[in-house]
Amino acid sequence: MAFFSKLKDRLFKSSSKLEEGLEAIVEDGGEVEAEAPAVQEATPEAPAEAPAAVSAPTFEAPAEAPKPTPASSPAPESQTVPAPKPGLLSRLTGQGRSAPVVKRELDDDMLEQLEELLIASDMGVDTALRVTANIAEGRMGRRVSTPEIKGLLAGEVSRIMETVARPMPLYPSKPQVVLIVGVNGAGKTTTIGKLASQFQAAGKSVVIAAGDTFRAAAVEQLQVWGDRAGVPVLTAPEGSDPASLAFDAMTKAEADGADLLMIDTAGRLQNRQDLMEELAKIVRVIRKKDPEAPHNTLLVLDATTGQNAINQVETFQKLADVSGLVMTKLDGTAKGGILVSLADKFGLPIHAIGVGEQIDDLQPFDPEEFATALIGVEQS
Ligand SMILES: Nc1nc2c(ncn2[C@@H]2O[C@H](COP(=O)(O)OP(=O)(O)OP(=O)(O)O)[C@@H](O)[C@H]2O)c(=O)[nH]1
Ligand SMILES: [Mg+2]
Repeated sequence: MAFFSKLKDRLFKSSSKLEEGLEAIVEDGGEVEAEAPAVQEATPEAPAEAPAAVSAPTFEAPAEAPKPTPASSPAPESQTVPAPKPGLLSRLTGQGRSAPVVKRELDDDMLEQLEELLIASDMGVDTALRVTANIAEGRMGRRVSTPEIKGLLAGEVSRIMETVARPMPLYPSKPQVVLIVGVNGAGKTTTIGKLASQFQAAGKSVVIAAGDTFRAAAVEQLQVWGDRAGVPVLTAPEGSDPASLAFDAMTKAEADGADLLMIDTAGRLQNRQDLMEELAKIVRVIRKKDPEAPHNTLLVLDATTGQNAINQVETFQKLADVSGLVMTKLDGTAKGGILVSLADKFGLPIHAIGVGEQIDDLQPFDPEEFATALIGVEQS
């Protein structure tokens, strides 16, 4: 509800692009039909069911885990995403009276236009082809309206995303080591702050290691997040070895009996060899203390980078044993379709999505909610 509307409002750029494209496709070659009943189909098959509660934490928490704090902080200046246009949405979803409905026969031309639209929305060629093929199956020659197409599309997207929507698993290991990797500016440090706050709120004790020792500013930034979340941040002098910091942090986390140790890392991809060695060394060192560590290697991806996210996953899978994804900056991006492409291509779990810069702007990933927000299907 609150979370849903937040995601929907913030994903508006994607949904408006897809929505307008779908409307244009149906109108191109479509004809007005003066009947309404078929519009009832507007609501997508899967998303029509009541959406699951979306206020769960972004990790597989024990039952007593409280939710992340509700949105209490004032909207940051950066939230300049325009509000949705309810008029257009309700018109498209055929809410209300028996207004004339435009329908178009589902033929090869229409399918091709659909494919192009999905590719343009960053879904990737393979995924776009598969999705349109599924929509076409058994429906060729049928007359469809925009709301019907939107519903079918939302159903397909939701189905793809269901397989990857999984909260970050919590293990009994103490500390559970969570290594955070990703390119420069993807949102690693911010995500650590948000996660730490959620873990803390769930009664877990957390230690953060500021493994990006190359920039003093990076350490300070993490300290600010640590203060906000009420979590200790272990730092080392600028330029010192991140692996030895990770080792010290592991020692402290063990001594403190901490539940979780989150290790921030530098994101320079310019020199892949260095980064690979650095990550490998961090892993080697913490394994001296716990051969199972890191228990989670989270790759943080910036959703606004579009198709480049595919290369990032491929690269980081070679550098580290990536166990799950966090997608940041889904607020206000027109490239939300990239998640569908990633899910379809790699099948890596998506643990959480970032929808803003504030501490409570990290949500669990809900496939139906995402699909309806992406495509602009209105939910009642
Ligand atoms: N709008 C929005 N901004 C975000 C989100 N997550 C992170 N950011 C912003 O993205 C910028 C970079 O985030 P960082 O957390 O510093 O990224 P990083 O991966 O640690 O970057 P490096 O340390 O330089 O590698 C900051 O300005 C964050 O506020 C999000 O979900 N939405
Ligand atoms: Mg950082």
